[in-house]
Amino acid sequence: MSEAKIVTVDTKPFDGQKPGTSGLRKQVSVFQQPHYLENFVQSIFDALDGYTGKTLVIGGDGRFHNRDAIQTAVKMAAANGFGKVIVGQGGIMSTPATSNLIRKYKTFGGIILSASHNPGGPHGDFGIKYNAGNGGPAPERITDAIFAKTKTISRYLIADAHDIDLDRMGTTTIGTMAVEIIDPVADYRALMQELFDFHALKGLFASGFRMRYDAMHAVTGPYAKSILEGALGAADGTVVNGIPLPDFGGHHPDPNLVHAKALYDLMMGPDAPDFGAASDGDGDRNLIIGRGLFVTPSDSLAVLAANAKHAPAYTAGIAGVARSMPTSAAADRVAAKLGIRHYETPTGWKFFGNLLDAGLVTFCGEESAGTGSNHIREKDGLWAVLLWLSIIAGRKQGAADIVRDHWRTYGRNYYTRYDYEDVDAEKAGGVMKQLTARLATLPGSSLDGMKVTAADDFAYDDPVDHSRATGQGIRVLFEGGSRIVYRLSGTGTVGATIRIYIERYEGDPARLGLDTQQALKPLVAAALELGEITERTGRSAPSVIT
Ligand code: VG1
Ligand code: CO
Repeated sequence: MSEAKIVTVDTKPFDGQKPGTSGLRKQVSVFQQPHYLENFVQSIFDALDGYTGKTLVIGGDGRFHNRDAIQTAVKMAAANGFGKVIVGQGGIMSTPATSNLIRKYKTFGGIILSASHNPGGPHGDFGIKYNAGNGGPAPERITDAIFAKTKTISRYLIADAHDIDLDRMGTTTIGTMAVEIIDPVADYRALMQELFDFHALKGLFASGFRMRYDAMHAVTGPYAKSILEGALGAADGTVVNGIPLPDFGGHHPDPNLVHAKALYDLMMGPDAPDFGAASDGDGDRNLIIGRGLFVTPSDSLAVLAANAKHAPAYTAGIAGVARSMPTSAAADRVAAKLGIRHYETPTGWKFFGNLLDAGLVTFCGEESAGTGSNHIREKDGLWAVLLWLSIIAGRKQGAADIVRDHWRTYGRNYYTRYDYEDVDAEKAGGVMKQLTARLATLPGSSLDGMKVTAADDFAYDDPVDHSRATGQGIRVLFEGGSRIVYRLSGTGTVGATIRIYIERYEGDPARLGLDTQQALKPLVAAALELGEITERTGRSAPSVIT
């Protein structure tokens, strides 16, 4: 057993350690300040109770600063009395794999070191969040308690020990705490094998089905290679950018049409394989592109819910579907037809946890490329890909045809999101304030000939623990199911990001194949005008359209 003296280090609070949509995210340089990470880790522990002698999983997406941060977290866990930590080899563990480990080994909880879809590298972002014993992101009750601790912290505890060798599998110790370095992929692959019919999926690839999976030099490379090219027999080279790199190869690991443009171009071109997919920095998001057709995440959730029976785990049916408020209502239509429950929650996976734990829903999804099920308590990029493949194999139809069939059955929710990044925080706040002030007068009025039926600042009452979350985004609802939503991002690290979500329902079978931006043009114009976006931000165009 290695000796380890416990050191108590005096410290002072840092401003602004408030967890956002998914943990604390800041630029790497902020996290590199002495005591910054330590203060937050200690505040997590100080906000929790009863972990002495228990196990903690520590996951990381491999980005710059990951290894240093893991060493710190491990030594602090030892000093604070944990009995054991489980860490992925090389400090790598995807967010869904971390959630699985917490559940599978019934650990006390886990710490995830990731800024997820945010850019990485020395000039990029870093992040940290706490997941509870159900495997899910800490609910607001806990994140509020952590934040409160960050404001009064005066000391942290850390073991004075040598760095652990993150690359060598096996168990070592720091003082009385065991440190187990494990293969980050094995347990996750076993879980996928339980949920899906690997034999059928192998058959799909054996029949000549071709796919491209862009791991974006982020965490899912080893997972996708092991499962797709290994277990399922997809051709070598199916997984591209498969080696996790601290700077993601200089790219931005956000699987959308801007940052996964190479994949998009391939899928729209003449040599497109049958199916294209990508995932983000920490492996919880997914991008799905059929041959010649991008599948919006909102549509993807609806298609997966409608076709769940094609995977063994869901043959008995699904209990319900939950979607974040800005996500399109396409999934609601499926739920209505299946006669199952559907819920609308605030943005962020933490709000799905109670619904999943209570068995009220089986599938959850967000418009931001997140989909998942009750198999874990995080969204899961590769899971979504494997479910899509199961449906493709089961229906013997390509992704694009499956989606078009879906529209013919349910109608189409045209959907787009405009992001204005790095806006001056005061100006962004001004946009929201101005909208809030007009809420009462909007219902009954007309915008570009469209009648507003309701407008509010979204609040959510959790049906399980009866907690209430307020200020979750401005909704403007129109006759016929069209909708504009405005909210400020809770994951950005520079200035403020305004997100505008625009949706229009189309039931006319002759109008299902329009170009999205064309179909939404009047609504987009109304959204920009109502939000006074150009006047208030000085921006003539959004930074990203998805
Ligand atoms: C964004 C998305 C949200 C998602 C969150 C974390 O949050 O909109 O749907 O849950 O990122 O995703 P925001 O507050 O910036 O809109 V991940 O993959 O970065 O953990
Ligand atoms: Co992510």
